[in-house]
Amino acid sequence: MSKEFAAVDLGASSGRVMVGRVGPSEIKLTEAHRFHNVPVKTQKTLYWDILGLYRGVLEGLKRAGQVESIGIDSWAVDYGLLDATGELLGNPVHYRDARTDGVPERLAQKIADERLYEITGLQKLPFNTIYQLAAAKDTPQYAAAKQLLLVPDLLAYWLTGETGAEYTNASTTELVDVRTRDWSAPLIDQLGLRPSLFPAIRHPGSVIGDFGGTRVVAVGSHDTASAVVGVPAAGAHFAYISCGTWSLVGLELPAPVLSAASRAANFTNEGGVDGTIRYLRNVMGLWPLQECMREWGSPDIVELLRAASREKPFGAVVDLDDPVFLPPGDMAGRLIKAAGLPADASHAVLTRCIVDSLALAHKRAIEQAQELSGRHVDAVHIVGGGARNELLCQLTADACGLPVLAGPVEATALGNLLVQARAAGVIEGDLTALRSVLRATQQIVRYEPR
Ligand code: LRH
Repeated sequence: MSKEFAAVDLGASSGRVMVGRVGPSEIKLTEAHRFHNVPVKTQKTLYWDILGLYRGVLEGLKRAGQVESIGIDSWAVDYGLLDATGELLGNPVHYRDARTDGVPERLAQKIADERLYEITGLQKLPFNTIYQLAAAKDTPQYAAAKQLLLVPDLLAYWLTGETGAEYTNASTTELVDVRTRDWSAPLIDQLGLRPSLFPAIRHPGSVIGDFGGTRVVAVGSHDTASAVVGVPAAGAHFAYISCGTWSLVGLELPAPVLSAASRAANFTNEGGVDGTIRYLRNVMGLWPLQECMREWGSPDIVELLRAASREKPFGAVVDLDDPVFLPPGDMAGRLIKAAGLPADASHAVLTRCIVDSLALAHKRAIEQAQELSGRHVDAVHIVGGGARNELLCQLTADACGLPVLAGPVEATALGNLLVQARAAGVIEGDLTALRSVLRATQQIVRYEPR
């Protein structure tokens, strides 16, 4: 028997509400609503338009019609603060905002990076919630805050009135203990944060509450956690690249890797669905290309990639791990400088430079992940929007010397839906069983390494 579920999936550039009819050997996905996610910059601060997003969610749920349940996922690390009456205190700040500039270095004086990694297993990214809170701690807003809710939990709160912290997303804050899977009291104490800010942890599959007679269910509310559920892998020996604005490149492991070498390589141990560990690195992903395209007046991506594929391979490459590429604005200029390209380098040359550099970064991360974990892989799955990028898929296969299996594009929404369908008793089993439904129903394109 199959049933319909709604997946709310918010990405850095757009949000969508997808309806999935899911059964033991069926998934039919339709898009109920898609809306832009456009951050807003004021004098000082880059914000998410959280009310605009919530409006999109409400409209999408209306268009979705009657469903069995609703699940919400979004990008990680960002949060809203509620006051004592449950009202939102100010707009959530975008993780690409400059407020955390210099904060990781300052905090390292107080708590050694080694200790942070030992407790949380998390890669050091300047925008991790821990650094955002360190930057926000002395503001009047923080002083008035009674509760911290990560973005999907905030939206779920507005739908249901219930608060909580979904585990996979909480694991990205750098405030959760990777072993106990709960907020780290010693860390929160050492940072001088109020423990009462952090709501109880809830796990994917649990019921959050009710929205107009429909259950809202916790899923892997970190989009990458849902995307990894949505990887159509058969065994355990696979690497995945969840490729969109970011490329999240890594492995699914039963236990964290907390070695000094792993910390030095900045690999993260994020919490996955069913107690798995998402052992991965953040690679800059398609963000530099998205930013260039914005500057270039949104040219046709298919044409652009076709032109790029005719450019000289590896004519110019940059280190996409360089934080210089993190903030928005003048991306082409930054690429030209880093690659030593002429100021009038064509769009095709710049696109080729990004795609070549990304394929190399994929290779480096996949090799390191295997070395550091001791887990060998024999295929690479690319899911998310990047799975449509034939040039990138082929170059990644070539660089890694491994077959690339591309698709599904909507892995995140699918992972979200599968967890809901299991919670509703429509399908059963572990992640391998959930993924077999994907293999039976989704189109996957294979690229052999050349
Ligand atoms: C991808 C993502 C990624 C995080 C970043 C903030 O959307 O969730 O996993 O590191 O956004």
